[in-house]
Amino acid sequence: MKLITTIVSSSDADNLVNTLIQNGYQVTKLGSTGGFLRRGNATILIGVEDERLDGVLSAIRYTCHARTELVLPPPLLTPGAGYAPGPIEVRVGGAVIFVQEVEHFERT
Ligand code: 2BA
Repeated sequence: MKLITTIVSSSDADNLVNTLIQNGYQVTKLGSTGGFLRRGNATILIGVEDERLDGVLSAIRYTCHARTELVLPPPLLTPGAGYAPGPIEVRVGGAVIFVQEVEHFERT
């Protein structure tokens, strides 16, 4: 069994959850915040049997598309207090996906 943890933009999260549910997957959506941009995003947990992993990855790739956006750098990366050198281009949207082996699963 695998545990998939995926971090997606808030705007794609409901669409992804709906797609997964419609295809019979069990899903938990958590509200989260990106450490770099400090924007709200969503962390979605999906536990699946190994043979269904590819179906989940396909659904994530299909619903979450990356794009670039110009943003002001967060204060921590700005040289000098309060000084902003100007916007930088970052990847937003898309999905960051972690797949882990599940040692034990139990529903009591
Ligand atoms: P954030 O940390 O807010 O990062 C948002 C986007 O900003 C990142 O997109 C990346 O394109 C850019 N970025 C992040 N750190 C940067 C830096 N030091 N310099 C320049 N650009 C930077 P993604 O890579 O797609 O990540 C989207 C969100 O996924 C992240 O939001 C974070 O919440 C999570 N994430 C990404 N990698 C992670 C990891 N290794 N562990 C835990 N969470 C991760």
